[in-house]
Amino acid sequence: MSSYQPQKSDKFTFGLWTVGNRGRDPFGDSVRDVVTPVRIVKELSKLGAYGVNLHDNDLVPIDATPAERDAIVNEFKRALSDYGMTVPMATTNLFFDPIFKDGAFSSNDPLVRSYAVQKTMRSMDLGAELGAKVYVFWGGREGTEVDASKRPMDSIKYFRECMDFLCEYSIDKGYGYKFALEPKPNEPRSDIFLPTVGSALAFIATLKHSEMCGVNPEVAHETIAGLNFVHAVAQALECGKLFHIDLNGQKMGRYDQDFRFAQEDLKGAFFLVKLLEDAGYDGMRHFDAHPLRTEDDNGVWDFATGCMRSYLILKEKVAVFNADPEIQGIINGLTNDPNNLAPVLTAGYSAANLATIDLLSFDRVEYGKRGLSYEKLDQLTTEVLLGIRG
Ligand code: GLT
Ligand code: MN
Ligand code: MN
Repeated sequence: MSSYQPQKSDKFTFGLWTVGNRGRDPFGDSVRDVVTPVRIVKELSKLGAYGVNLHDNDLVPIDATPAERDAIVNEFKRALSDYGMTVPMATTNLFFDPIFKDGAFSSNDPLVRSYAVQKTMRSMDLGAELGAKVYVFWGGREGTEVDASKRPMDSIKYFRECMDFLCEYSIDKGYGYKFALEPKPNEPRSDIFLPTVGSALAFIATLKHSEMCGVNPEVAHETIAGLNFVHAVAQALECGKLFHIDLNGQKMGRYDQDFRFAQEDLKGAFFLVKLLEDAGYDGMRHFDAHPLRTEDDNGVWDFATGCMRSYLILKEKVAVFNADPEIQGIINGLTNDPNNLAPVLTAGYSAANLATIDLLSFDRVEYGKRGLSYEKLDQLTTEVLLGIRG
């Protein structure tokens, strides 16, 4: 049995805003002191994380002078190098300042949209300086409470114009960014544009530089929408668009809880780790979650440790599942193909394949009576997770 000690090769990352979260919520004030970015780098490095991600203003205050900005960034860079940490992803805070109260890229106001693009360019400069290769776009304020306020087709067009502009900026500067759009159905807006992974993928296909744009799905966000997160991630992977991922825990039908990874829905977390590992996903395993408001500073690092340990334990369970002869026997039986029909469907339409499908004949009623053993399969999965198999 492994010690579940995270290694750099596990590529575990945390946002500065995650372990740095002070526990403020709409009903109560902060419960923890500020944890400085430099201390976050140091503590996460000790725990075995690979890197940290940031919004521009997690590091540099929005009104910092250029000299203040440079001093902060230089100190942070020193910490990264002292503790062997990286910044694989960067993003822009386009939601906190009142200027963005009615949206950033989708705002009705061209001045607000232009400022959002300018702020993003400065933040892309910062990310590039720190070595980031993935740039995330979470449009938290891109939406409505009052549908009379926006023509939604125009809002989407405005969003596209900004994305196209920023793609060109990245290309122009030679930053080599991959852009990852992060969907969310609601919160903080009543309704957010591009609410799900599916809508983000459809939007990406309409961008001028769609090849450099993909998604950053978050467990909590698809779960809030009542969707199957594993299926959403699978669709993104299958079309080569999983550029980043936000791992956390969430109960369905609640506010955005951003719980520790695997705190809720252990089976869902297991199939997510299985999907990523089996598919050979080589991107970051980013935890976008918050320590509970009940925690003091020790609890913050318990939280970070827990996210990584749960991932590694589930990864071990995936190996058990994949090596279990009874489980694999059931799964392999599901794709039995004595008539060799799968290659026909894969090869597609031709005269010969048309004839094969046209002439297909079998006892449909009898075949429809077969049991699929899913009761047993799911119980065996549960037993793997409960630790009594393998
Ligand atoms: C914010 C949000 C997250 C996004 C972050 C990136 S910030 O905390 O809740 O889901 O990933 O902007
Ligand atoms: Mn997120
Ligand atoms: Mn969230």
